[in-house]
Amino acid sequence: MRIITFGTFDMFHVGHLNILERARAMGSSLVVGVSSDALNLEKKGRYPICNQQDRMRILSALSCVDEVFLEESLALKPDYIRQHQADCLVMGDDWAGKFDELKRLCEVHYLPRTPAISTTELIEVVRSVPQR
Ligand code: C2G
Repeated sequence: MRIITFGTFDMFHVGHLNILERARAMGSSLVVGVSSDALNLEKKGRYPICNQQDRMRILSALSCVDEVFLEESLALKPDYIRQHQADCLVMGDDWAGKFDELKRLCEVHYLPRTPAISTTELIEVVRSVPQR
């Protein structure tokens, strides 16, 4: 079974690794759509800390990831699923219910997020460290 997932994976952390490893374990291959810098500006109002080339390089280097491509639009998910012949979409449960319409194309599963870690919290922690 071919698994597909999507995300920004900015300031890559253990919550990202956990969901990728769990997604990969559900099938025989894992393809990851990495949100482009422009898509992030559109959906979050800011650019990621790490640019799309670097984020894609980090994901490509992981043993649980078989293939990486750039996700340029949220609306193109059906096309990406078809292009990559994915049988199953896996996302964190912060997206629960949001992609249910794609069940006409493939299985859709939402996995529990890793608690107490996020890119936003990492940025806040780094910002709060006193300057020397
Ligand atoms: N994640 C997780 N646990 C965390 C943080 C993130 O399981 N503590 C998961 C998210 O649920 C998501 C994946 O890691 O499935 C990537 O998270 P983000 O980089 O925050 O992705 P996001 O910006 O939500 O982009 O098309 C959908 C978007 O591209 C998703």
